[in-house]
Amino acid sequence: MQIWGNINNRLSQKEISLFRANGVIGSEVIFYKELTSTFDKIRELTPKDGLTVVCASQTAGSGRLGRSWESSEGGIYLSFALVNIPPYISLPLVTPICALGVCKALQKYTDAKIKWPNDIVYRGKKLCGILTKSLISQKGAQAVYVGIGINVNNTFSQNLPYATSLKTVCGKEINENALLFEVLDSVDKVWSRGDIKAIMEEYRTVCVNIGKEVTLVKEDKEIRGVCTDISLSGELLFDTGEATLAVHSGEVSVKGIYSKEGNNQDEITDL
Ligand code: BT5
Repeated sequence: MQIWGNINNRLSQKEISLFRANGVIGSEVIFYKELTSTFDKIRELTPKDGLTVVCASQTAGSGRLGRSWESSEGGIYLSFALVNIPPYISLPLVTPICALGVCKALQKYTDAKIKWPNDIVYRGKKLCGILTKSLISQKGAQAVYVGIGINVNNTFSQNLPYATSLKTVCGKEINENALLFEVLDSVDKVWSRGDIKAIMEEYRTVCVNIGKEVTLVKEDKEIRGVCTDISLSGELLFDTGEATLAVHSGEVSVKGIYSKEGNNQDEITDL
């Protein structure tokens, strides 16, 4: 960590080559100045555990349900591959585990929290989005790819009412290389902890949904209620007043957390 104090702020090949992974995630890190999307690039490569593609900007960054992820220079955009997923990690847990890892890294800078299942937020604004895809690579191998977009020193060209950056919340420029290393280390630590109960207990302590009124949107139907908890398998537990429902993130959208209600298209989650 100490050597990272003197490195340049902007993502660069030279700085990134200093990174040494402690475990699986980031076992090999490949840097590009610009890509269409880190998902497009990583799919061209032979998948191996922890292989990570990072870039300084994306021209076609993707969010969920075909939405776009604004990816101008100053942010961190990465995807890593998971090939040998331990049997105790079911696929719906991959995103929450990674979200906890990213959240813990961002907490070194600010009071970051998780909006179930995949957003890292600061006071009702989105600092980071995570998207997990299960894909067959272009070389034919099956892998799970986790994509992480973090708003660091970047600004937004569109009107994104829920977006904020670390630079804005910290009031100063952030070293992108050091943050990248911290994120990879932190995700790896949570990933390799092996105790799902402990991981999900910690996830609950930073999850902003619990105890809040939320509206679930499934297809065209809206159901109002209170999020009572997040289950050990990563489902949102939801009390409608008549029943408690357990919902997977892929089934529903969640409204009621971001600070500017109304433009709720941006809150849909789909994994
Ligand atoms: C996500 O989607 O939050 C997942 C974003 C994942 C991005 C990473 S970057 C590296 C990797 N490569 C990729 O191509 N993607 C992944 P979703 O929950 O659907 O949120 C998307 C919505 O957030 C958009 O419809 C916008 O309204 C809003 N948005 C777009 N860019 C944003 C940004 N930079 N910061 C905050 N909000 C943004």
